[in-house]
Amino acid sequence: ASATKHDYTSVFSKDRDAGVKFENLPGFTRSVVERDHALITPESRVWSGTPGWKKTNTAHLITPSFPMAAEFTMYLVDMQEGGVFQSDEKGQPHLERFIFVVEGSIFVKCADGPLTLKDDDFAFFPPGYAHQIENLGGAKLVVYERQHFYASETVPAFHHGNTEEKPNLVTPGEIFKLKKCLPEQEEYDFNIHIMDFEPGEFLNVKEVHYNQHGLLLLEGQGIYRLGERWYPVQAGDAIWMGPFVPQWYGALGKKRSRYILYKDTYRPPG
Ligand code: UGY
Ligand code: MN
Repeated sequence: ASATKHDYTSVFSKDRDAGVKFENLPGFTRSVVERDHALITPESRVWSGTPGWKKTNTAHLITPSFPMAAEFTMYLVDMQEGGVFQSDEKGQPHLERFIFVVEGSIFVKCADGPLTLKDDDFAFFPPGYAHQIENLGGAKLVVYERQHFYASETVPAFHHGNTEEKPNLVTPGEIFKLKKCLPEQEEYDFNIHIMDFEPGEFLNVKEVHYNQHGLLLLEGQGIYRLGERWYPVQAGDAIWMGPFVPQWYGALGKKRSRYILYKDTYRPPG
């Protein structure tokens, strides 16, 4: 079967017709913040600036200041004309960063570069690794950051790639398609999954696990179960899942569901 060309245009769309329009109701939002999970929907995004990002609007959707301290940060980046980012290895020597291009393109300067990244491309910058990102035009990104856990003596290496180039992995008992963006090696203390569900497909395991998740729905719609609550979700919605929150997804609608998902790995679960 040939791969379906991705369509991420709903994620940053300002077109209210792109999805269900309840967000036009005064005072209404589908966003919910609970002790062990959160749903952050596009109508409640608040854009501001972030140190290091020039001529760039950012919207932090998940941060360690969450009720049950998330161990990572997930934010959206909307680069303006002339937008540029400069990493700060001295100020944040243990910070590791993963970027995924949703729309537009960027120019990355680093020891393994330079590189041009466009929609569906991603890059991982290990702790202490200098990098600069320039907007080449309409760059819209999702960014994950965390303090590296140093589970092994080896420091993870710079890594980059494209979703379409990553193979679908075997997922025993499951129907969804799974790609992992980062190498499955001990020094990488988190991974970023790309998960695809055709309408009607769902998670078989009603998962409960210690790992945390930061999810951005890139395409499609469905029902996300988090704890005792069942949320209708659509492209552009973001979810934080804390440790041990029961989680389940059922894809509905007419189009494929695709989400990008942070998951911590290779660490003692205690
Ligand atoms: O790998 C995972 O934990 C993933 N299947 N979880 C999820 O999609 N909520
Ligand atoms: Mn999970």
